[in-house]
Amino acid sequence: MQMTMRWYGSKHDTVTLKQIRQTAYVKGVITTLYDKMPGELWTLDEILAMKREVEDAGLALAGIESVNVSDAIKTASPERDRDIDSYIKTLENLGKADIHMVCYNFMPVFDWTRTELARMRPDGSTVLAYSQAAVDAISPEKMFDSIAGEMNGTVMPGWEPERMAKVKELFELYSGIDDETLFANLKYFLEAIMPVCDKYDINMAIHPDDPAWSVFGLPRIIISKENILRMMKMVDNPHNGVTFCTGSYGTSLRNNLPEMIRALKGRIHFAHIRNLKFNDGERDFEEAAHLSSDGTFDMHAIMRALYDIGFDGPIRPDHGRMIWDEVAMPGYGLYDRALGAAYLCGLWESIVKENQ
Ligand SMILES: [Mn+2]
Repeated sequence: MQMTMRWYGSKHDTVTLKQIRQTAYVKGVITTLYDKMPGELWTLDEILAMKREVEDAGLALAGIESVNVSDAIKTASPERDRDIDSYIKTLENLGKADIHMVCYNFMPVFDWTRTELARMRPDGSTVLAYSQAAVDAISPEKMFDSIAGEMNGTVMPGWEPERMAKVKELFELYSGIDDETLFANLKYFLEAIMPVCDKYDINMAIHPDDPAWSVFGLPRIIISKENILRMMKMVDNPHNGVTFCTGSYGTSLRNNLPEMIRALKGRIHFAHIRNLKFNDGERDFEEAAHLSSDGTFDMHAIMRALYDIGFDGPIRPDHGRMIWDEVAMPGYGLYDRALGAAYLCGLWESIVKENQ
């Protein structure tokens, strides 16, 4: 595996490449052209400039998170083929720049949903949290307003103000779309992009839906072992793979994470590893420290499963807690993610050496 950290670019991130490099545990970053709208073409020059900046700082560009898929593609509206064409050209340019892993998601309207971005824990750290009762009591518009007020002056991916200004329109766009239609639209998209992925050896890594159930009545498909295996089979190409995000699949306690990892051997191209702590009932949780004993998941068993399937792609600590008075994008401070990277590297070294 290659330990990485997500980085939003010098214009948007409070964390610098120099800081990331000095963690020593992290050798590469996962980044994106943050200002690009879904459907917009990424030129080769823009990609090469982004790559040069990362490499000049002594780090590798290990992959892209994300090249966003437009709502036209997700809903099969008339601009779909135009947007797919632009997506293919972007992949071609990424391939020419020697970039071989692209994370994306196929979630309607919201990239992810949390009801609190700064829930206080007993030690004074703050974390992102989800409560179904809070979701049930709020409208999508109100939810955006409350999230926007907690972003610490940053713009969180998937919650851009321009996007949320049209949240009503977006809901209308998805009103006739159920899980089956969404699966069909995903298949159409994947079939169209597989030839360019084959040509440039680009691993597509779909991010699971977060949380792993329908929110506000919207369809959700990348939520379980059955659904993800269905997707692998529906376009049976090794370049059609997944981002294994423990914090997203793990929102459903019915998902056995190590077992899912083993079932996806050869198709996990990217891993997001974090822990969750469940509180009252199944649909109330907060993001814990990465350490197993701080949350609900057995992180050793998760890393062990990745080792056993021969996982060799980029991996990153996922959201961290906000600690030591850091002010950053919720979930994306430096300190706790660096602790997470150190812990995951420690687990990995021990697993590797015990198996030699
Ligand atoms: Mn994730």
